[in-house]
Amino acid sequence: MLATASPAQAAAAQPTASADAKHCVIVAAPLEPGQTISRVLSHVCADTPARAQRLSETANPRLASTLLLVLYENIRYNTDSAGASTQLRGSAGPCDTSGYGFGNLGTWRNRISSFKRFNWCQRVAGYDYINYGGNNGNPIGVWTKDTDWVGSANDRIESILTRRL
Ligand SMILES: [Ca+2]
Repeated sequence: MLATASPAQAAAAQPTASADAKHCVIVAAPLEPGQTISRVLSHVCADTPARAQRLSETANPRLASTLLLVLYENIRYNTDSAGASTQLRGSAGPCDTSGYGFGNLGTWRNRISSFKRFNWCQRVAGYDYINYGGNNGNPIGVWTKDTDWVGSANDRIESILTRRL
């Protein structure tokens, strides 16, 4: 569901958004040792998942990326009711034990109801605020499988860390 805008949000991940651009592709750099926030290299949106992926590829023809997570606006991966979705992709291959950190989900803050994991992104930690804030720095949910309903974290996640176990 829609988030309220926060003036404090970082400018790192500005999408090329329009009203019907419900599906996005975000490509991020991997976490280096000691780093917690992956650099966002690309963030595009379109009206279908396939168009968003094509737009991402044509906008960044030399940027390889690996699918990490797909976020869904509704429960059960949007299968019960249509909704927005976003691919989180990584520029350096599958998740390793350092993984990738999405410190600010931008238009996807306070919106996620379910997600699927790919390419060794076995562990997913969701945080209430951007930059892994809120709840005394602890995630409001940690999941180790595809999750068709994030429960009490519904519409609350604003940043995500994901890695191989
Ligand atoms: Ca939140």
